[in-house]
Amino acid sequence: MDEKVLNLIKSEQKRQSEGLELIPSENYVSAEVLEAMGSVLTNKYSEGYPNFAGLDGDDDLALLATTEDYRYYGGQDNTDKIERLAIARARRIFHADHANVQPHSGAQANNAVYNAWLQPGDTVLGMDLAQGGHLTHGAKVTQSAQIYNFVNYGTNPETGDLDYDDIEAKVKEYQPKIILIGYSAFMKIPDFERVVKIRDEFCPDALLMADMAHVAGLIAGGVHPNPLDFGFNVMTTTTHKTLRGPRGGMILSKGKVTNPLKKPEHTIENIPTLIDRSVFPGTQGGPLMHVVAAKAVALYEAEQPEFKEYAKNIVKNAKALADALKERGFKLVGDGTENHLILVDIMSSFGVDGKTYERALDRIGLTLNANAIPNDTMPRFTPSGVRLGTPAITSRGLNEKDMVQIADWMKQVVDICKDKRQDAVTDGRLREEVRKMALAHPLPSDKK
Ligand code: DSN
Repeated sequence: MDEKVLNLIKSEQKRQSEGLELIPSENYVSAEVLEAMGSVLTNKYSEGYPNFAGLDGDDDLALLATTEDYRYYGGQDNTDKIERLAIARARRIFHADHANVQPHSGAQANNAVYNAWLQPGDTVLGMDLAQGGHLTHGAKVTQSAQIYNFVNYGTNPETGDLDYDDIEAKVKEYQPKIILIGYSAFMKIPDFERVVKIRDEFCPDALLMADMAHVAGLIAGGVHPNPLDFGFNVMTTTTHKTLRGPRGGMILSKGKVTNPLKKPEHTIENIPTLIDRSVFPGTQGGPLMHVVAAKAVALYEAEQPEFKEYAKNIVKNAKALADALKERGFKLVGDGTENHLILVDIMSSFGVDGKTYERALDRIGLTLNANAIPNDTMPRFTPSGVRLGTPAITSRGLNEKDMVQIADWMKQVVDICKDKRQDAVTDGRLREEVRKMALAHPLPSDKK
């Protein structure tokens, strides 16, 4: 037995139980999701796609019906059914014609869409990383930025919203092959309808892609609009953020689904099959079937009525936390939140940089992350902001009253940092108070 790793896993379990997770892209999965991930499915290779013969009940996949076998290995009786369940549930939840549940991550999902639709040198219009976008939306250090030509839009400094005029101007000027709406540090609800109009009017051949990794669970829970309902062609997501599944990615799309062994014509209508071919064999090998199974379980959970309540509570808690922070002098980018995420300009609020504050909060068991704010002038590793959110603490059952308590602890810690008495943060009192609240709300996977 490898005691070293096992002890570290136990220690991580203790850290998670005794602290409160405020990183907006993290969550706590159920015991059932965890069980699927730690199952014997990890032993199985399933390169290719399931055949869709003999559909019944849950997997109503008439669109995909075929008896052809697309797997490259034998022994797929169970894996085929598992993947079909995941696909059926994802299609239903996100109103998609097709779902590819094999991407290993959100970055893999995005790269697979680029590879499906673009030629090297083609232009993509995406949100600037420095304004709240994601690395895979064109940051120079990524492989996709070496292959494709990314042009970025930003946010409106007054409202914190997407700068739709900038988007329109750049669509006209650059005629991108993909218009991408997506982000990892953004607290507003995008105007999908407006983006569709911009595409239709000025660049009708562009593929409309939404990277909804952060808010997929809010979409599933009915508290955030779904870009696919407005005319977007493709939506990518991770499965572990608000959606509360295993770490992984997924691609939802609208269009015609055909045999992935035959290359279809390069049209927007054929994007589902172009994506299937791009995920495998285009950019990945064997899917992680234990993770696909855990995705299926998480999607089952997302279809239960309790998940709607959960999604509603994420947003309610985020608003309560944002209000309580504002009352205590914290300046928030966008002056609040419409989703699960809050971006605090901690430097202009209290003269403390994001990294110092992140480390100080770690000491009392509150975990969040230092993050650049739009137009940040501070160095990348000590930015002006911190990013936090409520998906994980809502999974533990915390409510609006608890948000006020968290804001209170955050204010006490920033006061200590402001006075340059960082060491005082180790004073056990605050750590004990956080631990007490955390232990009163066990991890969902410990509740069985
Ligand atoms: N790393 C994720 C986040 O924290 O938002 C994005 O991929």
